[in-house]
Amino acid sequence: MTDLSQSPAWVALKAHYDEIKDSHMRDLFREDPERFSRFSTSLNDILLDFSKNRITDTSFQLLLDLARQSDVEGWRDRMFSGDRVNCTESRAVLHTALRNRSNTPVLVDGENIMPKVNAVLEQMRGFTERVRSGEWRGYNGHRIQSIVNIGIGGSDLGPQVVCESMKPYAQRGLKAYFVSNADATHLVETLKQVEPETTLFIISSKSFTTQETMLNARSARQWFVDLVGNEKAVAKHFVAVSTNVEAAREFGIDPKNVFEFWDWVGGRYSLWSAIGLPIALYLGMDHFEDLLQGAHEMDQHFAQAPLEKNMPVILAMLGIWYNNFFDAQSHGIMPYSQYLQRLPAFLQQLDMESNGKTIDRDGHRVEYLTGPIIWGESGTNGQHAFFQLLHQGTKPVPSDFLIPCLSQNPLGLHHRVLVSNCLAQTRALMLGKKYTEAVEEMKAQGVSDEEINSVIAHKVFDGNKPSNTIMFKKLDPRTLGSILAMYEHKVFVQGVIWNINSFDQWGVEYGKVLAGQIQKDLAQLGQVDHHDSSTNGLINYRKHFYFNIKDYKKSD
Ligand code: G6Q
Repeated sequence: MTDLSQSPAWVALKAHYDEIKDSHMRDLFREDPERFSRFSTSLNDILLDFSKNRITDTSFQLLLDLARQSDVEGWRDRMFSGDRVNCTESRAVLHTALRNRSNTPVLVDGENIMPKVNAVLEQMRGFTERVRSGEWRGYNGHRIQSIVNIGIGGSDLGPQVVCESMKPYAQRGLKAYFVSNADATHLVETLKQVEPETTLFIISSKSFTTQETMLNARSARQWFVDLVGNEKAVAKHFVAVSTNVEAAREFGIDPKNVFEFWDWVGGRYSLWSAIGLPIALYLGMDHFEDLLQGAHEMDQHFAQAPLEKNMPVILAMLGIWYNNFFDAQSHGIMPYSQYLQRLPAFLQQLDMESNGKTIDRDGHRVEYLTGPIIWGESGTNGQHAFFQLLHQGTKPVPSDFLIPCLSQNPLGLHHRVLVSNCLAQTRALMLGKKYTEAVEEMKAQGVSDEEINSVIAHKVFDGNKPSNTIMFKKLDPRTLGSILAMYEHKVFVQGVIWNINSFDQWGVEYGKVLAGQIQKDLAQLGQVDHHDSSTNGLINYRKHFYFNIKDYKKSD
């Protein structure tokens, strides 16, 4: 592929950027009363208002031209139909098949994979119904009351964000815990909250070799066996989810209780597979299928809606606009919903692991910025912390604000206050406050001219800060499924524009082997001197306390 930044659509966008970079959204709104209707789109009861962005009709059309130039539609169709779009691992990318509720055939190497997908869903239904009804009992006849998922990265964040977000749909008396960190504290503090006879551990690992997960799994197993004094009881309390069924079996999991998925499901795209087992246990299989349904509806929207109405495409192209033309380094995710508090962490992995790449599909170093830094926090908390920088800082942070119209907890005025804060923030970010407005406001408060003169510069807000608002009726499983799938496809579209492979993660794989040598060094008595001096010094400092070695700066 030729250099993206020299391509016709890019060059046209750059020229257009130079023309409109100084225009203010305040004026764009004033000049066009229809701006909201023109720059908003919806799917079911999810509304995307993207009118508070630094775009005109021309900007929008030029961004869509870029999407067409990059053949977003062709790549999308190739992904959906099972082509090996993950080129560095030579794999198909078919998380969409996991939620293909229409059950139309999806072929991988000529084989329709839908029967396999449906068989695992059936297995999950059977198992979760037995556990939730109390038919499945622990080794000494107690019902399962706690689920502990042991996994990390993609085998943790997806099920975690869904379980946290869907608490109102959880079965009473059933608790879900997630253990991921190699720091034993995570496991130990979790185990303090559960009893072995009422706990079901799910060992979730695509590879079943990830160090942290295997470490936590072995320690959890040891804790369990030590307390119940019976190895055989493990079968009633440990199940596994993996593509590596053999390794799970070797770990001692009953083969009947190993839930399979496949290499065409990426870790961070796997919550729709058997990796969703904690979700199905916690919420019930019907709710899990509602989640799949919502995601499937977004898949269909992505596949069929014209680009100018297509939510993932619009979000992606606006992201490109700010990332590559306004030099925005980061993108904020601000859910005005306590239930969505883990959404920023989930999207951080989805986006940064997928598009944190420097080499394009053809093996060349890119000459433009790729994936942004994703961060955020639930509102209104963020307002009392970092929003200051959004309003008056020097760095542009385009952000998504997500808010339900109806609360799961309609208590007094809470939700009205929440919604008004969300809308007030995006409005203030867009409008800003002019010098004259700030002066008027202070005068009305009886502030003296002298004082006004001394602080007025600090009371002015430039505004023109872009945001998207994603407003939906209520946070239910179907809506959540659609929202998560919307972001998956947004990330995919951006990867297509940047001509990178969004589905590998060599940096993560590198991290998995890096610690090996240092782990060996830490286990040996005596000082280490074969790394760089910083790494040697830090290893030796730890040894100073661990082995009581006196002078950690002196080599042996
Ligand atoms: C996700 C990444 C990564 C992965 C974890 C856990 O896309 O590949 O986050 O999910 O490293 O891997 P396992 O599931 O193989 O344990």
